[in-house]
Amino acid sequence: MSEAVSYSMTGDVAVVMIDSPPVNAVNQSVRAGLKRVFAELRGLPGTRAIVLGCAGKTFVAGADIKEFDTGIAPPGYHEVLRMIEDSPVPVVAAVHGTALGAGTEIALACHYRVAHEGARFGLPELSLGIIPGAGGTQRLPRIVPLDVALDMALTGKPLPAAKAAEAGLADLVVGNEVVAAAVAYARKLVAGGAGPRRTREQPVKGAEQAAELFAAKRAQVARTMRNRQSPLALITALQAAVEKPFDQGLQVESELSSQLEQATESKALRHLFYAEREVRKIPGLAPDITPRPIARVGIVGAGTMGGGIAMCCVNVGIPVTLVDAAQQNLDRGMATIRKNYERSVSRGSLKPEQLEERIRLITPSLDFAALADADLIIEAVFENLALKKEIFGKLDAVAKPGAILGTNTSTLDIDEIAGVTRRPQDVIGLHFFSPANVMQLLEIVQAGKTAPDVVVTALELARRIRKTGVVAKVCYGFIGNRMMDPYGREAERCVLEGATPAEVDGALEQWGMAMGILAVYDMAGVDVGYLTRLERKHLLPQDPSFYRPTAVLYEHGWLGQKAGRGYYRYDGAERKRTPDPEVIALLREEAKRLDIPQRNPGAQEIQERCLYAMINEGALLLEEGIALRASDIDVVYTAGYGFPRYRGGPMFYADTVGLKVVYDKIMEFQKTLDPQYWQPAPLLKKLALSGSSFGQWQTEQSR
Ligand code: T1G
Repeated sequence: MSEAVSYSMTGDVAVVMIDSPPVNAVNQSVRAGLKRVFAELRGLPGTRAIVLGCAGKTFVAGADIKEFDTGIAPPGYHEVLRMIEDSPVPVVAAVHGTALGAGTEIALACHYRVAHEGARFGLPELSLGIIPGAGGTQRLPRIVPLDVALDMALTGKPLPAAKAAEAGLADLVVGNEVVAAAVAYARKLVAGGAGPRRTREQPVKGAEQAAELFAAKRAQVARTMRNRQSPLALITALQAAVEKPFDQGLQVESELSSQLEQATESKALRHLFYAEREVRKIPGLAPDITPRPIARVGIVGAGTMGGGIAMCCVNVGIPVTLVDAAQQNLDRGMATIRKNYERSVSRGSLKPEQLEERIRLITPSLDFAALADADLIIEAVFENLALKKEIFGKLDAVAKPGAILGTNTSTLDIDEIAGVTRRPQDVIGLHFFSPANVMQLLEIVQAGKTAPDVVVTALELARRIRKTGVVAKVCYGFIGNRMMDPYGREAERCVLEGATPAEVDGALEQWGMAMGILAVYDMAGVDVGYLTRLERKHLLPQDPSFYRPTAVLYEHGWLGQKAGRGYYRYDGAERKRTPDPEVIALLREEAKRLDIPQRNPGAQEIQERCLYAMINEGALLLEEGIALRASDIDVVYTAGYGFPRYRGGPMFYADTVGLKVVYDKIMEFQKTLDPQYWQPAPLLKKLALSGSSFGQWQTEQSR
């Protein structure tokens, strides 16, 4: 086994290389290797400078995240980075790819930094619920201005090489081989008599604006990162860099860092880091199955979803044929796509020529025959089974052999849709979320006869269009919408029992949901949910109060934002929601008519009823094999339903609360509420009574 760290001499310059695939994450052997090599070089006569680089696709992309669970074995980061910083000869970092977290911190411990033009420097620790723990909060503001340091660490957004040079983080940006360039740069330094430039000895830059900067950031974090500890801890650590000597600041960073590593917030976010990589691995699918080539995509339906899906494809250069039955629908669809891109141009996130290029990649057509050369065709029409079956019949006739037929249905039975074709093996569900060009999640629904390479192709497509693809099997609503059903049911029932829409949504948002479910209904259109339920009313529970508030709004034509009112009133261009006393009174009337006892559920009860109902349904999905893993459910909800990432997703959250607590509460609701809705899933009951968790269950399943 090759050393994780080695060095060779290029004349009087030592070139130290880290080689720890796949992303040179720093673990014990990398730290031990750096310590060994820098100790050796310290005594090696004739060494006039050192270059530190990495093999493979990237410079160090961070600390090995696994070590947060196993513990960080010696030598520690501070010891190793201090050795680099204390080198008696100049140390030049040669950075390529993504220097992230400990990668940026190691580069900061070096005296100079040479970056490849494609390199990026980032501190994404907050996305893991921690703060830079290898001196980054103390060294960064000594190299770049304090406001830049705050932005880098609070947003986690990597800084491209050119911007890093502007900020002073990179001393040189090159277009060619970065290690060789760094050796040349080191030689120039030596020739110029330049010695080590220890970062910790530099003054903090822009410290004079520190007070107002920190105050502004604390206010911003309080608004945008509620319920989280790590952002505030980060500001405290950077404040220590301004107010304390280096080593004392480092102490503050270490104490905060180790506290955060043990906190639920970080455990939740680390869980999601791995869960989002695990979703790509489908048990039972041979690893050598190759995806079918997708060079051209066809889309049927130029409405909101069809247009958004078209944008996803042309954004990554895949040409699209967009088909609709009516010219005005096509014109409206193309106009909406252009308007969306114009908004991006006005925000500076897209160049005008890129807009035109993407529009050029879309060929609108009224003719299904135009889909004959598509490798994948995605149907995105109105949520109606008969209409979708009719379209799949037509697609079966025009699509070329081997073309994949995808449906964007969000609830309907894909086996039934596939059944109208002679090629059910090529049919798959591709459930995008609105707006499709923005939402990260893609639910990939494997129907009964879907071929394995079609599933693999869908996962590969998700990666290409930069979506998080999660595989689900066929059932009503798949993973996401299936679990949304009991969640929304309880929210509406709480309204009938006396809580106002604002109280229900307030409780869910205070808990961390991006948006309360009733406001979501208003945004998506109250009619969408109502008509979807109408389509399957023969399957709904015998309960006159079931989703009754939405029905009342639908009957009054109060369909939400698009109608100016729904659960709330929406005035003005920015559609700000305000409580609507008329709606509250109307729903009170309805509750009286249905003779519903007014229990005025409080915030905690609203949260528990909505979330535990969702979790219980998640457990049923796992037993039925609709979802492959509990962590897949967590990815679906954090990537597609505004579930707070710092809570890890519904199933991880249940484990943090404790399944026995969830189970006992469900049993209590069974006595105090409508028992038909509070039957614990057998898996939940089993795990709760055996003191286990969804996480443990998943580990056992994967053995
Ligand atoms: N630790 C352990 N494994 C890692 C890892 C890491 N930091 N980064 C990636 N991997 C694994 C990943 O699980 C996958 O494994 C494989 O590498 C390829 O990754 C002290 C405390 C670098 C942009 O947060 O953002 O430094 O699934 O599929 O799409 O202050 O990985 O194949 O078995 O994602 O090309 C800060 C995390 C850590 C960066 C590459 N660093 N990584 O993306 O490949 S905290 C991060 C990424 C820290 C210090 C603190 C991405 C990437 P497998 P991949 P990719």
